[in-house]
Amino acid sequence: DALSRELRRALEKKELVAFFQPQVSAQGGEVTGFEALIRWNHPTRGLLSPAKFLKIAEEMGLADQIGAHMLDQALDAWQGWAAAGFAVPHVAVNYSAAQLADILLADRIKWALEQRDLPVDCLALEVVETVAIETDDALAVRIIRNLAEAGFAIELDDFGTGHASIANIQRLRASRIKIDRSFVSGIDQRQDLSVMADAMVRMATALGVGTIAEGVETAEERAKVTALGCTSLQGYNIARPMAFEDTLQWLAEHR
Ligand code: G
Ligand code: G
Ligand code: NA
Ligand code: MN
Repeated sequence: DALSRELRRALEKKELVAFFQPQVSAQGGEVTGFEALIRWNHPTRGLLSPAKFLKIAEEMGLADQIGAHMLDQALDAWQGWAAAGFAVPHVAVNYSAAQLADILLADRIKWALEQRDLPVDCLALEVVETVAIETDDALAVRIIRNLAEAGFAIELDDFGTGHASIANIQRLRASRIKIDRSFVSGIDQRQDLSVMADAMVRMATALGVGTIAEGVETAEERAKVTALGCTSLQGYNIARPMAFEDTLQWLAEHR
């Protein structure tokens, strides 16, 4: 269809841009990182979310190209923050199952950092907890382990929507889990959600794995996930995903 015809051109024209959403520590509120989220700045349709085009792009075989482009923009941003005097611990980039089929992925990411003379800990990689189940793929697991061995922090995204298992945390060498938004939305009102989130936080904490609560929208939700012991928070209550230029303003106000 029309979108797929336009996608290749969109990549060349740099219409695929990264937005950035901050994560803050639950205790002190200081910035712990930013997640890079892709958007298509379409000339006539406006800002398109990944749900509208990412699957099509991957079916067209563009997963690796888009991934490299997002990594570039994420590293540009991290360097931009540093240059502006903001010590942002890391920027997180999402990797889908399609991207986790590239056996050279760990090397490519290492080269990208080496070319810029950046430390490995400025980058975190988000993979969905279900990636290894979904694809039933020993290769994806091997690639994630390569990445962890190279020193990159692995974050398990949408945690709790799969098996929420200790096995996945260990098998995928996770440094952090991201408790899915579906457990956070309304957590201050619903005992079932808080019981499940509590179990996830306890499990992760006992393993020395960090916990990021996703989709924190209200002050009440924020208070609840903080009381449960989540280490970091992400969501509209902190800030919406924004263009790089706006992150500088946000960081200045947040200091
Ligand atoms: O930003 P938004 O909520 O619309 O993101 C929707 C989904 O798209 C999320 O699950 C997110 O992980 C995924 N996503 C966003 N940016 C990227 C990206 O650059 N690469 C990949 N593979 N997935 C992304
Ligand atoms: O799967 P992943 O966690 O990467 O998805 C992130 C998506 O969630 C992004 O599309 C982002 O725009 C969206 N998002 C971020 N914070 C919130 C929030 O507080 N509420 C809702 N509804 N969506 C959010
Ligand atoms: Na994500
Ligand atoms: Mn998620």
